Amino acid sequence: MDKQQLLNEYKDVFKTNADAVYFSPGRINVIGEHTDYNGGHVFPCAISLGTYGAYGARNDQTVSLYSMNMDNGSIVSFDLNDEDPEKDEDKSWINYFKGMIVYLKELGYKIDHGFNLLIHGNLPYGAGLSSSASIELLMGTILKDQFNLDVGQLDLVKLGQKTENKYVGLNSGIMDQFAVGMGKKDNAIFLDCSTLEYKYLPLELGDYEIVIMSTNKKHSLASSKYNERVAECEEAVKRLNQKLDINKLGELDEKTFDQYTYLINDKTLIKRARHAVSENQRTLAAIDAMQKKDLEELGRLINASHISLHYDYEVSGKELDTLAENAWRQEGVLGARMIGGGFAGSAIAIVRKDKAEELKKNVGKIYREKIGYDASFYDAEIVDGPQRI
Ligand code: GAF
Repeated sequence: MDKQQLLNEYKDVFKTNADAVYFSPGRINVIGEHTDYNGGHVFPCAISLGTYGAYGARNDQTVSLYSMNMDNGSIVSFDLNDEDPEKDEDKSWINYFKGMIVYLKELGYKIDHGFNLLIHGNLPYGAGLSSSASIELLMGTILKDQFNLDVGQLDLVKLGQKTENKYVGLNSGIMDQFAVGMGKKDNAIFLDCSTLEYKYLPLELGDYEIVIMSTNKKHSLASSKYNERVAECEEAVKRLNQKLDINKLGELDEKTFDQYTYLINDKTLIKRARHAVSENQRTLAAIDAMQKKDLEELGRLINASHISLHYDYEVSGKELDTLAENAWRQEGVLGARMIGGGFAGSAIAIVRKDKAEELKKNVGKIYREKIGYDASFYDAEIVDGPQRI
């Protein structure tokens, strides 16, 4: 969908002209899964699949949203001064927008009139490519630009996470909002989630490219299971605190963890904590491998990440496993793994460019046979963060 089509759609829906059009990316994560809320490291990047928004000011106090992605699309409106989250399940998608408005206003930023917003995502909702952070940062960017708010980019990132945690109820870390909000073309972001220190590293894969493999399965249970994992890691830290003075599992190396595992004294909690610790170490090793241009090693670490997410963290599933495990068997594939929260969503594969089409064909065929419907494949293009287009 190009800018003109969005402007036309806006006019059709709102019967007036839009003032501006914006784009906010989604994200993939090379490695470092479920490490962000554990105070570890991540290595994500913003991608060209994301969310478009056509904006028009109103001279009243109404905010009207229209999503082209919702079936039976209709305008959903609320009062600019209404601070309560939408409870109706069918309309709950508006909370990502509403939360950003509420929290910016709470900080004293002046948003003094309503607006219309038409949204179109070419990022499948619930695809594990962070459609929610894409939307939060889209809203933040539009409000900052249209209302001349003197708010920093990192503050918008943090408000996105706050919206997710407090307004929507997912106790997520900061990776998704950071990857989207701070995205830089052709670069991945090496982020320490405990200090928020970060470094852009060009994602130079030479003859290889990243293919996104989407399960097309919606993850309905994902948020409750996600919050369960967060709580399990917190409990593991509490038990380790009997002897170790740590706040988060990301502070531990594997050797120290092995020495004190006995304190956790619960099979499931040990597995959860072991993933958080080992994945953080794998992420550090992956950065090292990238810097040495050792792509084979990067691939092995990516595969090990999937195994750990499957066995220790138990956030994979038959759809994600079918994609990753069959990608491993294809010629020219360095590594493959599920990304994001898990249970459904997407996986990535690093594949030799001249083998990418074969990978999509072969894995797509096996997936259809095994799962009963199609997976989708996308080539990942790494782009800048949200902006007016
Ligand atoms: C989801 C969350 F939103 C992120 O914060 C992160 O924890 C990720 O799952 C798992 O790495 O996308």
